[in-house]
This record gives sequence, structure tokens and C-alpha cells, in this order.
Amino acid sequence: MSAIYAIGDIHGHYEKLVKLLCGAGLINEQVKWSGSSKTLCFMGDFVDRGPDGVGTVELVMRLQSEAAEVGGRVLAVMGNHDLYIPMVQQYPDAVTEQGFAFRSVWLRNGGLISDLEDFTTEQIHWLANLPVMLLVGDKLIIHADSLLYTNYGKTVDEVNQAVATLFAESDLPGIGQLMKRFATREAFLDSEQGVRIAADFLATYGGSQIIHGHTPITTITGQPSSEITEPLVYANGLCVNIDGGMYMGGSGFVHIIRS
Ligand SMILES: [Mn+2]
Repeated sequence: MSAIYAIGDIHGHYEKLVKLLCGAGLINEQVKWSGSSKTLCFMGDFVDRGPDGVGTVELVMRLQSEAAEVGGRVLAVMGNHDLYIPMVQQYPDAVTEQGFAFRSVWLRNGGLISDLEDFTTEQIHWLANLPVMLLVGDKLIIHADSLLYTNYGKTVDEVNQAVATLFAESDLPGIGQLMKRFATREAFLDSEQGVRIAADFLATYGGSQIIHGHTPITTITGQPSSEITEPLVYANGLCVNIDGGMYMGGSGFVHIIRS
């Protein structure tokens, strides 16, 4: 299989994304797909915090169809911030178990009213229907370094189906619970337990390595995001964090997986 290109949490940083894609030869100067039959994989959290969530989603959706036309693939999993958009847009009055409006929780977590107003129905539908896990070659792609996925099934398909059903059935308590679970992180980080937990996770869902975003590398290593240009490989090589902290001053990076 040819190389897989993976990019972490973009959080509305459209300009940074264009620069990364251009640098990797995946788009040309007209911002059109030039990656031929390559595979590009996004870790989710396309929106919130940064200036242009709508432009970011628009670009990723367009690249999906441009890549497909020439035998390439642009894949994406859902991040917790992507989940907020359809939730807040479709159910503006919904409240959490504790009685807080989801809208205010979203705003406190970097939600932008300007983005919300500009999303098209098609884009909202796309966000709500993103898979939460993907097995690409021998890499298991998830947004969060969390065990939340294990609540939804024992295979990648089961998990994706169960999450999709929450939206299809307008299961607001279920979506609320998913959001809460999505707030967890660092499940594989513990130096003693992490390797075992990651190995169990891979044994359940397949793949030989977990690729994730969600937890900016700077929050683990203390290295400033502006200096982070490569992934954090940990848990004996079973896990790869590719969140360069694009909303924290990082340029982000493209993680190229050769197999
Ligand atoms: Mn996240």
C-alpha cells in the first residue's frame, strides 16, 4: 500500500492547513487535489477555536470528492468539536444532564457563532455523519486518546454505526453522554498501564498502531506548539499523537506513514 498522510486537529486554521497540504504536494497552487491516488487522513476537530471552521470543512469535503475522482482518498474521523456543530445547530435548546445549555458549553469551549451561521445543511450533515474510527491499512485512526469508543461496540463498524444512530434517532441524552465521554483523554499515556491498554484496544478493533489527535502534544511534553514539527510516539510505539496544537500557535505537521 502507498503512503498514508495524516493531519491532526485543525480547529479552523484554514491557512495553516493549506500550507501543510501544499508542502506535502497534496494540493496545487489552485488549492485543488494533486495527491493522485494517495490517502490523506484527518483526525477531526476541524472547527471551533480558530478563525475559519467553515472554510476548513468546505476544503476537506471538496478534497474528498476531487481525490475520489482520481483514485485517491481523503478520510476523516469525528472530533468532539465537530459533534458540537450539528448538536447546537439542530437542537439549540438542548441541555446537559446537569441542566446547562449545550450551546453555552460549546461557546465556552471555543465555539464561534459566526461559523455556526455560515455552515450549510450539507456541511452540518457531513459533520454529523463522520465515522468515529477507521482502520486504514494497519493503522487505527481515532480522534481522542480515550476509551470512550469501547462503550459503543467491539468492532470499528459497530462503533461507527452506534454513534451514527444517536443522530439518526435524535437521541439527545445519548449525544450528551457521547460529548461527556469525548472530554476524556490520555488513556494510553500511563507508563505502566498504557501499553497494555493500547494493546487491548488494538486487539479489539484491529491494527498495529493507534493514530490520534485531541490532546495537543505541548500539554504532554511541555514543548511549545510553535516548535512541534513531528508526532509524539509513545506506549512502546503503539500510539502516535499527531496533534501539533494548531490553535495554540503551532503550524501543525503532516505525518507520513510509509508501509
Ligand atoms: Mn478534541
